[in-house]
Amino acid sequence: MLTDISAGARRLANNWFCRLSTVRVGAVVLVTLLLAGVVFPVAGTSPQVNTASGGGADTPDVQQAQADSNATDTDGDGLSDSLERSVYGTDPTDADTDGDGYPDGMEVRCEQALPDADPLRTDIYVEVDSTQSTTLSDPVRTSIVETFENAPVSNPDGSTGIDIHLVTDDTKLSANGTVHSKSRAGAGNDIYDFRANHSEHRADGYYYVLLTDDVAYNGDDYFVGAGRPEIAAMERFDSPKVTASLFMHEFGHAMGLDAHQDGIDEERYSQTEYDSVMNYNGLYRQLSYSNGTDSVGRNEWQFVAENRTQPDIDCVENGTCPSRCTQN
Ligand SMILES: [Ca+2]
Ligand SMILES: [Ca+2]
Ligand SMILES: [Ca+2]
Ligand SMILES: [Ca+2]
Repeated sequence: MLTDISAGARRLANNWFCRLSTVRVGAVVLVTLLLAGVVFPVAGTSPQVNTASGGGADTPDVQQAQADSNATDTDGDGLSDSLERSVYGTDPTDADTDGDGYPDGMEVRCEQALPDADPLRTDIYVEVDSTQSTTLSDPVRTSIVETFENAPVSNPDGSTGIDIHLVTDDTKLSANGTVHSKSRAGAGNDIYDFRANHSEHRADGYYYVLLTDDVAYNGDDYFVGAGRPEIAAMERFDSPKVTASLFMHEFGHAMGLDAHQDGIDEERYSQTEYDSVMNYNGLYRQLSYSNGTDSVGRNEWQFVAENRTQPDIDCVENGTCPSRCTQN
């Protein structure tokens, strides 16, 4: 079991990075909640009874039995067994066929909550807020999206990769100067304040990232980013690659790549020995997590695909769904 501590990324001491650090822009908070054993009610699946008689038709009992069979939702994911088999290609005995935390029914029906979700491919949703006037730039987003797309993990539809959805949300949020990675008294002082007050998608199972001017980890604003399970904060830099790399690092923490694991937030391994953005020798130089073929041998992409910390979906957990969850 991973612990609840994730270290923040330090500033690089070398000159080129110091140049970059003069133009840092924001911070990021990621929110992840765990989803398990969900039941997702969906309208329109009640049995239909054909009351016609005679003429060689099935008897009402047979018709009723067939209607019941068609409407059965064995795994309680909001899609009938027959719809799963004949329309969506999902598993009628698995509520989350692709294992990404979002129930099959939610991925199919909740376009407003989960735009472009695919029930047969791993999706990750991130709400990105900012205390700055802008959010992640297009080049940064493209770098992050492509890195996840190229992830060496397989999906039920036969494809590889992960679709990460970076949902732009609030900008120009006010902060009391430094944003801390641990909860502090007073509004606007820590990343949890921002999630509590500004996350429009928390009920939908989104991670939360805050871009801000100054981040502190364990009270130390020497750090430029901090990630904890489900949530992260980070500053930004002129270089899209450096910003994207820091995002991948802090988001790795938010997904559960913990600082206590061998090589994470350390400089003991070269970039070749531990080929990951979680390695301080890889941070700012690469974007990808490790695939298990380096000396450290930990397949972080597999962990991300199969075992990452996941945000709760409150509307499912509480048994009542917001209206957006039942929209087609
Ligand atoms: Ca089902
Ligand atoms: Ca299913
Ligand atoms: Ca799913
Ligand atoms: Ca999916």
